[in-house]
Amino acid sequence: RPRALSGIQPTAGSFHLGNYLGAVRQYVALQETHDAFYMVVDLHAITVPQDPAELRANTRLAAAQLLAAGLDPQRCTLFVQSHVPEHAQLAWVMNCITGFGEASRMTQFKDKSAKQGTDRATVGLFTYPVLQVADILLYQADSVPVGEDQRQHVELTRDLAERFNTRFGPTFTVPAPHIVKEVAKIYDLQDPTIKMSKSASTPKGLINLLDEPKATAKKIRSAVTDTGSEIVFDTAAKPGVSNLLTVYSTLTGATIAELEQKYEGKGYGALKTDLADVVVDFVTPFRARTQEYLDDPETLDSILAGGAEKARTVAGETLAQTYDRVGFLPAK
Ligand code: AQP
Repeated sequence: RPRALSGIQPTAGSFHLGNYLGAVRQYVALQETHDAFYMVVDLHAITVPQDPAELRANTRLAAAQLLAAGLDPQRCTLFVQSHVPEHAQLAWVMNCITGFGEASRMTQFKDKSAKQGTDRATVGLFTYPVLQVADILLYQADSVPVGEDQRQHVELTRDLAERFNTRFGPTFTVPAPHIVKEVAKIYDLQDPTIKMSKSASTPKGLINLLDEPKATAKKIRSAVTDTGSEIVFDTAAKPGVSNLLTVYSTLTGATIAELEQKYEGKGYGALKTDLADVVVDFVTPFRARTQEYLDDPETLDSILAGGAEKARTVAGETLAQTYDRVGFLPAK
């Protein structure tokens, strides 16, 4: 079986609809076809300041949401990044073959550091794409399910894997991004020209899966739509309506063409009212399942412990081989 690897940050508490449709849904699908490794990336989370108690709680919360979304510990390996020390260890080696200019070109760093101010942005934030490279290469992943915003980091991973393999001999699988075009970028409900994001969205534009369903329904019903009244998928002329159709189609399985037909001659209001119901029907059981996992922290922790053990076996082997290739003297 080919390998898949991905990670999600435990920073915001609730996952948002963009995280779910762009990434987590693909995690669930790939566990059927791949030897899949998924992790809660707490090492990435501390690239910006975190409250320690909140980080710990949010790490469990992220794992509970991944399980609630459909990850099955019998069919994939689910773990917490900091439980596998090889991530930080391989990241150091990768840092040492990454150009400073190359790292400086990462657009996520440029955006995030611009927002924080260069003095406040950390070196950790700067090298976080390289940690991500290590995350992927440790598992010899073939496929990396992510949203569009992560494409550049997977490209960096490919470049560094090839560079290392050329310099030291074949060591790493060169991975490919697994980006599902239709849902690669879910947009803010109030500003459909920017991606839905925990840091950039306005509260009204962001659908958090764990929010009160009534509040969520209200946000959908007050989503910004476009001029005119026709319900057609046209991302250039009608970005708001197109975003709603994408969400609707993905959550129900109806095709965009079917939805266009269903809403022919009806107004935006009808579409939004129905979509609000669709989203509520999705988040209601999702919230309940998440809560069930949270109510049983022993089971949750033992799933994560089992995952870390499996992950360490694979990661340890890759790290040992990498250290050998680089020329580190083995410890006796
Ligand atoms: N709007 C989105 N559409 C599609 N996919 C998205 N992802 C995030 N936003 C969208 C994908 O979700 C996965 C997990 O992302 P993360 O843990 O790195 O979270 P993030 O990127 O920090 O989420 P945000 O909300 O985008 O955070 P900020 O605002 O801090 O940048 C990834 O695969 C990501 O592509």
